[in-house]
Amino acid sequence: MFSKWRKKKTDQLDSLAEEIAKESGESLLSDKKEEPSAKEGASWASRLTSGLSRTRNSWVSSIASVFGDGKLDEDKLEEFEDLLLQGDLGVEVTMELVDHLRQGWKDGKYKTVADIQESLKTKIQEELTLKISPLNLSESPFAVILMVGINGVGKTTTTAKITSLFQKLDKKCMLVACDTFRAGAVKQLETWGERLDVTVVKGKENEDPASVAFEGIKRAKQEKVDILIIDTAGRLHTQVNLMEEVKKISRVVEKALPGAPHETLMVIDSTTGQNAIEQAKVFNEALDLSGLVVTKLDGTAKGGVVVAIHRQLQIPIRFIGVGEQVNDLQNFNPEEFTEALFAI
Ligand SMILES: Nc1nc2c(ncn2[C@@H]2O[C@H](COP(=O)(O)OP(=O)(O)OP(=O)(O)O)[C@@H](O)[C@H]2O)c(=O)[nH]1
Ligand SMILES: [Mg+2]
Repeated sequence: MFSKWRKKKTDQLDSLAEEIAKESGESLLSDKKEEPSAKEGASWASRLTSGLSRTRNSWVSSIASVFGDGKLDEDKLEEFEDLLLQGDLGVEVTMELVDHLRQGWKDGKYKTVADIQESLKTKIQEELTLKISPLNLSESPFAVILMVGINGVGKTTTTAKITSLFQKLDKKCMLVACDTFRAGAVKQLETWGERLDVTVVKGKENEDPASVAFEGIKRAKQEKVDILIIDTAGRLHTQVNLMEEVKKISRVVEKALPGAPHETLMVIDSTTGQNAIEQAKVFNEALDLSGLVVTKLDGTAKGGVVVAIHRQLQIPIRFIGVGEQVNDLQNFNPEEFTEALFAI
């Protein structure tokens, strides 16, 4: 299966997006006993649109009330600037968007409020498209993804959701439970493993997480998996020992399989707002992150933080999450994101 995948030239994020999109809306768990609810059966586009509703209501919908008849003036621009800042887009991007509107206004580009909305949508989409890059998963004999992040951001849930996405592409996955300090953490991943029908490699209580990761690589070689996903314990970027611990996991993985981990993904909780950016900077210094996953966009009015994250960290956003269900995560697509954001 993986060899077929490797043969394809299209192991890029774009094609992954396309393939996953074809599958979206399909029930994930083949052995699921309950009937899917309306939300479970919903397409990704509608999940994303409804997930971003709080962000949309916080500032996107206000574009119409602020600019009313499509006419701009400095007072209105200032009002809009405040909304963008409250929406967590960050100072830099906010200033640029306001300047962009001011320029468009001087150039006589706006006749109606719809022109203003369209102009902002295009500008944000362009901004978000700058750092798109392919997922690096084409390595032989299998790909290793290391999941990291602070406590409770959604690492374990995201591990399961990503597994489900890859299963839809017929990839054989295996999971590793590296949080050996909390029995509940292992159990949580095991429960997902059962639901998704994938092997979960675990260690003994309090075992060095790096040795569990090593065992995971060994098992993945034996069982010829396509993708091994390593879930780790949550840790604050300021906890020096725990940061050393996750660096060790990464080093041991590299030793066990040169070139791995092929992706080190930091999961970021969007409700954390601008603090997430500082946290990610420290994780990036420690681990050289290859990508970010932004979760819980359904739980915040500050989904604009995606734009700030994109601008301030030189790290591609790989996936976004908009809910607790397994289908509530997809690869990040700037066009889809802005369409959903501006679905007013
Ligand atoms: N609303 C919402 N909830 C989410 C999302 N992603 C994860 N969650 C919830 O966030 C909570 C924490 O998720 P976990 O996956 O356990 O987080 P974690 O990072 O593994 O936590 P630790 O291992 O304790 O550090 C769970 O209740 C998840 O269901 C999301 O996109 N939206
Ligand atoms: Mg966890």
